[in-house]
Amino acid sequence: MSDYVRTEILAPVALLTIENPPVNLLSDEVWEAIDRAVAAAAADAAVGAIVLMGGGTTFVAGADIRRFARLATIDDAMMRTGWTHAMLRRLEDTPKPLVAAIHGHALGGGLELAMACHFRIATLDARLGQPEVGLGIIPGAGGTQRLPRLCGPDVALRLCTDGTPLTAERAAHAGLLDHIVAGDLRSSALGYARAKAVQARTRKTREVVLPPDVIDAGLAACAATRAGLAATARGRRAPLAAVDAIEAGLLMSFDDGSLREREIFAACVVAIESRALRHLFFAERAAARLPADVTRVGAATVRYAAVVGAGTMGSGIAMAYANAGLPVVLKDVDGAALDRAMTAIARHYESAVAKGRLESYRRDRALALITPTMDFDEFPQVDVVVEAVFEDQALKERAFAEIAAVTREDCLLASNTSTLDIDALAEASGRPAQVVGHHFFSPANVMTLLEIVRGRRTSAAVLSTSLAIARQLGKSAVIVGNGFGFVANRMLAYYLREALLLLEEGASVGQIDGAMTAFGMPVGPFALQDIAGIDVGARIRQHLAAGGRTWASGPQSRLPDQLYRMGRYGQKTNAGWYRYEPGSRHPIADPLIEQLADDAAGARGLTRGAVADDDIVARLLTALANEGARVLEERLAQRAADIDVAYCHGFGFPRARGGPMFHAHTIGLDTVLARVHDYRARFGDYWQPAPLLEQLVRESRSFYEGS
Ligand code: 3H9
Repeated sequence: MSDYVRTEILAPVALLTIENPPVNLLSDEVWEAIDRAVAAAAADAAVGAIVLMGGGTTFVAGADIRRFARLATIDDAMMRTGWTHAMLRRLEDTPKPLVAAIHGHALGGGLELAMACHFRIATLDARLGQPEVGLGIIPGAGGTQRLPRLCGPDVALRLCTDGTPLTAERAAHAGLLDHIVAGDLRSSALGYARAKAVQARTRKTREVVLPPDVIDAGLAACAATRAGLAATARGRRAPLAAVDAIEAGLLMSFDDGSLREREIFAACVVAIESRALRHLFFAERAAARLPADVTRVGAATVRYAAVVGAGTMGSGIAMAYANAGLPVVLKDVDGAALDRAMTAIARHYESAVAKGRLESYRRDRALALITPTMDFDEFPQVDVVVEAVFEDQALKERAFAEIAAVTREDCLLASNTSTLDIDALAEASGRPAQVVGHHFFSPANVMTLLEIVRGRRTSAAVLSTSLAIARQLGKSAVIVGNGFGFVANRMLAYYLREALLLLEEGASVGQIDGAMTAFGMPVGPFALQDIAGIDVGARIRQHLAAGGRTWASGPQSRLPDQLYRMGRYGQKTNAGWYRYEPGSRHPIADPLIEQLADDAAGARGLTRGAVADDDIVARLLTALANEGARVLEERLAQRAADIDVAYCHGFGFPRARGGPMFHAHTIGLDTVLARVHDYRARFGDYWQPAPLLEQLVRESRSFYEGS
């Protein structure tokens, strides 16, 4: 008996239960406890077989990645994995049959532990996988060596490079499981182990010898996977590292392959990619919790939703609800707009089915869940309303008053506004405690960020329910303050300002976009505007100008408004910063833009010249980090990590770089500050260091202390 493993002798079976709630992570202490408990059971004359299972809701979710912060050097990581490999070898050498009985999850080190056991059984709802790639590492406890031996190189490659776990059925089919349990796992495992005790036969995965033809096919699969990843990895190293380790296992003995796995794991775990992805793992979970100053209160159950406004955003939000299996009414005053929305929604699902991304039954189910309507008849029944009408304060205030009049007192009233004042909408509803911002990102059914805008009077229950809705919809939630542009768009404005100024200084639209996609962004700043709509930005600027304000401080390029006046709205008009052939989204460089940029530069007294790609990336990222620091000062974001989550999920900032604030942290805040000073000297006083950035550098502190 130890703190982490509970032993029950139910002769002839020893039942060992791992107890490290909530997900039975493998810290050093837990590995050691398993090692000791198995050895003790093996030495017990009354025991003929041993069962290893997880206590609570899961088998083992993997290594405790908090501990990876201690692996500062490659040597540390080599030592650590050497210890784990030796321990798993000891388990595998146990002279009595050792059965892993799996329910919930067997992930990462959890699956590696199970593969070192002699037999594996699982409940039907169990999930088995090697998700390490999502943390920037490869399996480091023999996974890349034992998996191919158990289920062949193809499945091993898929599990280790993609990270998505297998269902129990698929795992059994792949050879990873020996048996699927229909009823109670504990009693089934005891029965299974009793039979194994009678047979007294063990089986070591590491001794499986793959036939030469399987090895040859495996090597070809490694090459093919590598080629495929070249197009999709977006600069991430871990998926390719996993291929290297599996390939080594096919070419070498188990021991040599294992050593290679450890070397590759060690190189990955100390690299920025893994630090960044581990940072996001915890950042996403922290962002999804209620703020410290909010009373803990349970979330209301949301079963039925309504969306008001059937434009692009409204339709996308309705799809997000339907995709999560929730019925939703889509309301608009304009019947033709509703028809157009439903046609576009149907076309979207149709194309997903045609591309093999969606099963047709899911399309049918989603479509059946969206009900178009021009009246409020269903509104007394709904639990949440998301208002997505045209971005106009007076119109939205009227909508809120109307919605409040036809919904239940406890109905959550959300606005999808991206720029307007949530508090004003809250007052207009007459039920301010029920009002909150649910700022989706376009396309709302695809982008995984939900900014939850906390108004002055938003209740704790509404925030709690909003977080639950985000979970239901599969979105990453970030609670933000009610300031113009909230967090993600506020920072985007500064990023776009610099992109426009770089264009006027001499970089081309294609060069700027290319530099940012090479950095890892899914699209560059100009392609992004063409997708979002140049008209959208122009209308926001008009609205701000009416109040004597600008979106981002500093020089304002005249170019976007010029394009707007020319009717070049982006992809929707086949022309924006790029040209598009009708029906195509492929951007084509347009010489007209260069001409306009020359004229704009001339008007500002600039001569356009060459700009280096590195300077483009540094300028745009410095703008983001500096503005991010202001967002923190103004408490629009609670933590720097929330900004990282918002940017990765809202604009596809490369996860392997951890988000704009984490990136600034990794290159050094002193470097970022020095850049701001340099830009100020070169480009003008509009470059002002955020006071928080100056303070942190002065005090040698980081964005992440105390978060
Ligand atoms: C690995 O195994 C490497 C090996 O090859 C060995 C090399 C030597 N570490 O997600 P939840 C925390 S790498 C640290 O909310 P759910 C989590 O932060 C690992 N902490 O629950 C949360 O804490 P808090 C490979 C972890 O039910 C609490 O546990 N494994 C870890 O929604 C509950 O988690 C993975 O990548 C961790 N590994 O989902 C699996 N995992 O309450 C990662 C969880 O303070 N984990 N925590 O916020 C998961 O995917 C989900 O946690 C799981 C449960 C699906 C299991």
